[in-house]
Amino acid sequence: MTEGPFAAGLFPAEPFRAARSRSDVAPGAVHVPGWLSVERQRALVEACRGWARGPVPMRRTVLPGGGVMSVRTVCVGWHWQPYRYSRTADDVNGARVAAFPDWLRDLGRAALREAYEDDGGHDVYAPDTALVNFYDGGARMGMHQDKEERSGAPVVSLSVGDRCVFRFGNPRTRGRPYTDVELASGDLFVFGGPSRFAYHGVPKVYPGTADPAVGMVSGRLNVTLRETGLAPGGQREREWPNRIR
Ligand code: MD3
Ligand code: FE
Repeated sequence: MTEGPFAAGLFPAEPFRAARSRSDVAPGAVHVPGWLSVERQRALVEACRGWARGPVPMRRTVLPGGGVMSVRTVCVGWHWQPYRYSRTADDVNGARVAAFPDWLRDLGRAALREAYEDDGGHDVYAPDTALVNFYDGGARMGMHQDKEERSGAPVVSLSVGDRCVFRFGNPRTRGRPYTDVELASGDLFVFGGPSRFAYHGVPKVYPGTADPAVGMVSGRLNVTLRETGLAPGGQREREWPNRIR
């Protein structure tokens, strides 16, 4: 029988982890822990499994210098390769990438409403590409900026599976100052306004920390939604309205 100060409910199961609540990490950068329900996480994992099979299989991106990323990636809507977007995956198998589904755009709009506590004005958000990254226990992502998009619209990031350390830096240099944030399964992170072009990376993943209920055997999935700013034919499409972050 558990009694005294250790009675069930008086203390969280992991007493040394600070309570995870919504935080503004920097102007325009909002972390919303546990935003996705377990059911939605499972559905996202299933969708990612489908995209990972094809038409363009999930693979490790090869960098121009010959290096290979440790993260495995598959793209939806537009294909990203260093350092441009195209409709076909010319560095993989030449196939056209999977279409960007309406439900994913709606999820991105709901994410902006949540993060920016908005009344619906963010329904102009029109993400047209998703990058799906899979991290096994040894995968990392070095500090980088995402600059291929010709739109200042926010990036929406959804995490499922193992926890990780996400390093959020500044728009000027790869190094300090930066803030380390733990991202866990179901977390939402939105990067808009002055945070959109900040350096960021994933220096560590903690293997075996996922809730088995989300349907992943191991590892971490991250899905980012973006506006490329490219029209269907590849021309610049439109500016992100300045009134919105
Ligand atoms: C801040 N992915 O795909 S998500 C990436 O966890 C990428 O897989 C990481 O960096 C991951 O490019 C980090 C958070 C994230 C994604 C895109 C951003 C933060 C961002 C773009 C601009 C600013
Ligand atoms: Fe990035």
